[in-house]
Amino acid sequence: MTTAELADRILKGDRRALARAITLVESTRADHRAQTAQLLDALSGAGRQALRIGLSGTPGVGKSTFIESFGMMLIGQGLRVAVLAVDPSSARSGGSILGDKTRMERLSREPYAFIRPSPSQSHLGGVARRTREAIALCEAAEFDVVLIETVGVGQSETVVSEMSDLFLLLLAPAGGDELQGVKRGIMEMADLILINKADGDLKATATRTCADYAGALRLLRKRPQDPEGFPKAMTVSAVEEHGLDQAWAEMQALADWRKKNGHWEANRAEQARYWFGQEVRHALLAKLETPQARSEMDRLGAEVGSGQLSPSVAAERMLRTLASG
Ligand SMILES: Nc1nc2c(ncn2[C@@H]2O[C@H](COP(=O)(O)OP(=O)(O)O)[C@@H](O)[C@H]2O)c(=O)[nH]1
Ligand SMILES: [Mg+2]
Repeated sequence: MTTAELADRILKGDRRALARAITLVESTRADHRAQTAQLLDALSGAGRQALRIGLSGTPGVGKSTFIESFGMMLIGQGLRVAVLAVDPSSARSGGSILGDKTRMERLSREPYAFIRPSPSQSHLGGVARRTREAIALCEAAEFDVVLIETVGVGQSETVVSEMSDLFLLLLAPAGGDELQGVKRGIMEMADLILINKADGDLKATATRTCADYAGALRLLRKRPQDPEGFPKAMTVSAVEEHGLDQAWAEMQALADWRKKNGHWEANRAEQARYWFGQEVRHALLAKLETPQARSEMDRLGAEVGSGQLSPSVAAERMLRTLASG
């Protein structure tokens, strides 16, 4: 299939073409990278935008269950839903956070859903680029909502929040001191904190936990991209499918407000600039990984070690070598 044909089929919403394109995006082969660039270029003209929702939470909190219930609800409203994952840990564990597809049995059978497990991965930079490109492909394939799931490993929350329009933090009901377990930086990223498992015996605890987080959110610095009342904490039950419609209503209200007030576009522009900077950084770091660069680093390192060169002079020489290489 030519790139033009692939682009054409993606624009028609063909999920198999989409899956194929994501495989292309995941490849590091130079010819595949070139094809990817061509493909993304061909698709960008369509100018389609989905609502990108980042979702984070520790293992066991109910992300998969939530995505399935929430995704089914959106599909019930006639929306098309794509699910992607950012999982920098999967290289180590050999697994994938969306590997447990059994919990998304219903969603994976839906013709208007698309679920893509994260590839077992190396470094976060590569994961980030591929996920961004996969999001662009899903948008071109006319998905209305793209859910991006991540477990809180390393910087993965930052990565996901920097490619999302809305960022959700899923938490479990817990005793009071649990609140401190959530890092402040992650709280500051959240647009909506959802206390899941607000059902059965856990319901009362969930309500208390929610009040605790609502209080904690009020103490955070007010962000310009938020209307009154946001970020917000709510209770949901992914299993009993409670509170999902309210959560969706809040997400839409927030997204609408941000669109109306210029924050939506400004945020996407800011994210694009951020990723540009990240790409340049990664490319520069990759230059250090060539055999020539390594041996030059070793050579200069030895001279620094023996006191022949100062660290800053050696660094300058190294940078000149890289720039000319
Ligand atoms: N009671 C209750 N259990 C839930 C709920 N959502 C998920 N669970 C359970 O929590 C466990 C972990 O769920 P899972 O979706 O795999 O969590 P993930 O690791 O964050 O993807 C499973 O046994 C689920 O059945 C919920 O709303 N209520
Ligand atoms: Mg899961």
